[in-house]
Amino acid sequence: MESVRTQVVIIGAGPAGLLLGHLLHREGIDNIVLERRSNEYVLQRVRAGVIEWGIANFLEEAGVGQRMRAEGLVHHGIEMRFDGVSHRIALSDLYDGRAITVYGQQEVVKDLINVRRSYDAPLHFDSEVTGIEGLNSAHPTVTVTAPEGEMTISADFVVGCDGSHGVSVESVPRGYMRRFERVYPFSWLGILAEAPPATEELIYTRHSRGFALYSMRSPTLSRLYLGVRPDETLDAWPDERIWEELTVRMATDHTAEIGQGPIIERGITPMRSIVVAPMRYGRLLLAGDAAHIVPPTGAKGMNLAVADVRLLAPALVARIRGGDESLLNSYSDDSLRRVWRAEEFSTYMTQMLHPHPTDDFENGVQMARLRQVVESEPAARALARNYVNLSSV
Ligand code: FAS
Ligand code: PHB
Repeated sequence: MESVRTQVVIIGAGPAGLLLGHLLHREGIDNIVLERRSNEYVLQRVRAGVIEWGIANFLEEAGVGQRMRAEGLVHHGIEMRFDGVSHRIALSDLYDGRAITVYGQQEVVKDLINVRRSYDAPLHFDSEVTGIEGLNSAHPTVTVTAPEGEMTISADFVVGCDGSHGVSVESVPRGYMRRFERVYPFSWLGILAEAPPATEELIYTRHSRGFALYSMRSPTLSRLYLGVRPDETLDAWPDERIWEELTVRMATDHTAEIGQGPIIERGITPMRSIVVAPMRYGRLLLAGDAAHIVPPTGAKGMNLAVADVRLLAPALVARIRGGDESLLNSYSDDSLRRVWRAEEFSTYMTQMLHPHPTDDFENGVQMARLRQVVESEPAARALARNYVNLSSV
């Protein structure tokens, strides 16, 4: 078995792992990124779409935002649609001119992979971490099953950027980390279609038949979602049914028809909230979905992952380069304050926009919240600040 030594081992080549690897490399900290999936799989995985104002600025400062600035769609508002009427939330007017950028997560991942390739730092695909030992020692080790065989890597620190249910959390003694979870009574059926979006801005819809979201990736690519029952499967949703349901739920008295076209990607994602605390055990740190999951209604998942890494990278540099552990010691508490804020906002958006299947009192309360957002400027301003920049305040 091959043995390798580095300063930081990063498990997972999603936005968190790849960005952390890049930030550490820029500071001269040796690191290895390990990804169990193939390069092709990681690049085609369609997920998040909205980048917050502060996060977009950070990606640009980190030197990985050029294509995002060139190709990303800058949006100054979103629409909230219910009772057949559309209400625009003028995000930028409500929040000092700040805007969101619509740019697919797989494009962010592509930019991060390309920059890592440009300086030839270690990035191993098809390489699954199967074990982590010695997290309370000075040099923990990870065991990797890679195409070239088994490998052990010894490091100063291990960072779990391995998403939910990853090996990193499983390596911590049972009972040390708490897992807070909420499961919502619906899932999202998401499609990517080769169809020009029939809207300039995102449309969030609450309809008696369920939730719908109209998003996009480019002037020719639409990204659309339907709230469905949690036990739904894709084979119950042929293309015709998807388009018909989207049309019904998005309809207003003057709606432009939904732009239809070939569906090139589809999937069903469960709606849940998870927080794992603390986000550290000895020489193991957690970042991104490994530590928290939010329902995507608030468009916070990827933004939170980047915000964790923005805090973790300088903490690791200070500790490895100068022995200063203070930032590492405060990393979990500082991150969890932001994570719980994102959980609150994502839950607020999810409950407000998804009719509850059985609880009509809950539905009455949620409709009142929705009407308040479109009738009260302070309520709209609060939503704008959380939607546009929660992860950076
Ligand atoms: P990721 O899950 O992106 O990356 C973790 C990586 O670790 C994966 O590539 C995995 O293969 C790898 N890994 C796991 N175990 C490993 C092991 N043992 N060894 C090596 N590698 C390992 N967010 C939104 O804002 N909007 C959305 O619409 C949205 N849709 C989503 C749909 C789905 C199906 C999922 C799962 C998430 C979605 N999210 C969405 C959230 C998503 O964008 C995450 O927040 C984001 O991917 C977080 O990035 P990472 O923390 O890097 O985790
Ligand atoms: C997306 O474009 O994929 C998207 C946008 C907003 C959300 C979730 C997903 O809240």
